[in-house]
Amino acid sequence: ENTSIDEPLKYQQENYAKPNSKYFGVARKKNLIVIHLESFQQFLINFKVNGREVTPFLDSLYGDNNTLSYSNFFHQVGQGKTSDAETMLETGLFGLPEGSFLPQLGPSNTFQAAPAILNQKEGYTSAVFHGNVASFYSRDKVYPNFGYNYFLDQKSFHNSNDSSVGFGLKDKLMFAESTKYLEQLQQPFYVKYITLTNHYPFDLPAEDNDDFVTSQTKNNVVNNYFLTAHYLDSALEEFFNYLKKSGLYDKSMIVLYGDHYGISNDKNPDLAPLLGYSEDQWTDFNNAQLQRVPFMIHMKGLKGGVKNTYGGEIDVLPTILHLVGINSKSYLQLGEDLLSKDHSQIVPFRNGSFVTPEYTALKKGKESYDVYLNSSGEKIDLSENVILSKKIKKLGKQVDRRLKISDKINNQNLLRFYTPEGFMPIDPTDDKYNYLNQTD
Ligand code: GP9
Ligand code: MN
Repeated sequence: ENTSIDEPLKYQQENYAKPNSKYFGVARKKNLIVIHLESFQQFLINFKVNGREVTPFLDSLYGDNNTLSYSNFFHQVGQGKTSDAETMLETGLFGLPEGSFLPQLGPSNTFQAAPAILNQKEGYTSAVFHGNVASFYSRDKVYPNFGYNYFLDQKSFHNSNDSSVGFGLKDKLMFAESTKYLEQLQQPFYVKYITLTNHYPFDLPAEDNDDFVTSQTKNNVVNNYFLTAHYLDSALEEFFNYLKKSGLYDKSMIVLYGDHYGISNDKNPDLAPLLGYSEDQWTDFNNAQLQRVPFMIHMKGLKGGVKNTYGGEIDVLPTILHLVGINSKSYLQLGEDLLSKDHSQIVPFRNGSFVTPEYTALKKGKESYDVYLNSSGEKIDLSENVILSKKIKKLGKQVDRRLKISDKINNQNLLRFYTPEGFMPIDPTDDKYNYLNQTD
């Protein structure tokens, strides 16, 4: 036995956020449909360009009675982007400070990941749908370690001259053709759709635009972003219509999240005028606020509404597990159920910066931060505020510790020394994880 697992385990026990009894198990045995909204930022929600909503369908879900909608939910990825967003959702641990988790550590590490937990505790069958080739980010080697039963990648769909754009199959085609697989999956199922069309540089073929007239900023990446986001929104609406028509809607909980920004910080000044700022007013504080991404949980009968709780991608797995009635207590996950009364609202960014409901602290060096007041965006002179300065340092230490523990677990592959009670380690060499044979 390796004793270096002791500190992470102790940390997990100290920081465990117990389920909220109002929500625990409300989605028991429901199908779980997770939709990864590529490059989708929160500011798009209820946002109009030329008087027209960019994402009318998502806007209709946001704030709906059957949707838990989060207004202060942040992405927490570094360079790993999609890879590391997936890592947080599936494993409850952070991605890497540099590089991408999936291709670097995913093929070799041991996990107690979402598909395996859901399968072993509640009998879920699992599948991923994605329009890119299976080898990208080494997903074909990582998903067996996560315990995924099926991976429907680009070659699982019909491909023609005009069916792909950018990295792969257009979202509408992926959703539409996925249904022939979905209908065969044993229920309850846990499926993840990784969308793709709303990806940099946001090229949308003219035939896929429904007359949406986009912005005319001098930056075409910004202008194009609204077009592909609008397309993604319409793809989601079509998919929801299918779910309703097929009856799956009534038996499912649908989780939607944005994986990371689409517009990078260097382009934000070009976006600024559309958000009501002048280009030269734009600050690092504003950049940090734009790292909000959507997080919505939709289910018929769910007690929904807009939640202002601060949180991030690391919190998704324990939140979902508790909704389907699985206690996250015995798993080494570093997030905290967003619905729990114990949820801490300190949101670490992957680079050690952090946001709280009151402050935004941007890391400048070891124990050094630029601190802004969220309510005004004003930068605070810490040399004149000893109490706040101490408080920020203390929170910063907590954030650093959490990230460090995650890195330690991942870099030293520590989960191979810890098997939670009742969990059966995954054997990725088992024939059932041989996806290449399944889908040809
Ligand atoms: C690739 C897709 C994009 O398959 O998931 O990844 P990203 O570039 O956003 O990390
Ligand atoms: Mn991505």
